[in-house]
Amino acid sequence: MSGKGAPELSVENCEDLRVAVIAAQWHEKIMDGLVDGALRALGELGIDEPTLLRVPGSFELPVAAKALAGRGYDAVVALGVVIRGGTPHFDYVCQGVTQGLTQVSVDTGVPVGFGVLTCDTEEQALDRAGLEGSHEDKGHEAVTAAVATAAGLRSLAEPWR
Ligand code: DLZ
Repeated sequence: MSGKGAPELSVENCEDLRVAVIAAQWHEKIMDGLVDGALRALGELGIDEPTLLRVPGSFELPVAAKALAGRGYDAVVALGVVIRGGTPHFDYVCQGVTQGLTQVSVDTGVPVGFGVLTCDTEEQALDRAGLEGSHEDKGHEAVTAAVATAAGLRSLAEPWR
């Protein structure tokens, strides 16, 4: 999937939103880039005290997302890196995490930002991790998307003017 065509999102009045970031721990350097990008995005949006929860691997992201979505967070952001190996394990983990996070989001009504890199090679993941020399910053993008969605949903609840 190409990163071309991504929107420039402008998000306003979101400083009071409660946001939780969940981060897997496989592929440490790439994860560091994703987490840094996510926390930087939250700082830029004026969301100063996000919750950061670490889980072992990407497969554990959905259960953690469900727990946080049930605890009053307005948005949850899931970060992980899955890199293809020589067995079908990659497909099972990617499918589990993607379907699991989608289900959590739809079932709870809490936006879940999808910051999970599913790449064929480590180089592809490094290029998307928001590190020096990376072309994309998927941790930052996932936060912006989740907060923009949460702010948009909240605006629906306000009286029509
Ligand atoms: C087992 C496994 C493998 C092979 N690869 C990755 C990976 O590239 N990225 C990742 O986040 N997690 C990986 N895991 C771990 C699983 O996500 C999970 O933590 C374990 O299967 C234990 O449930």
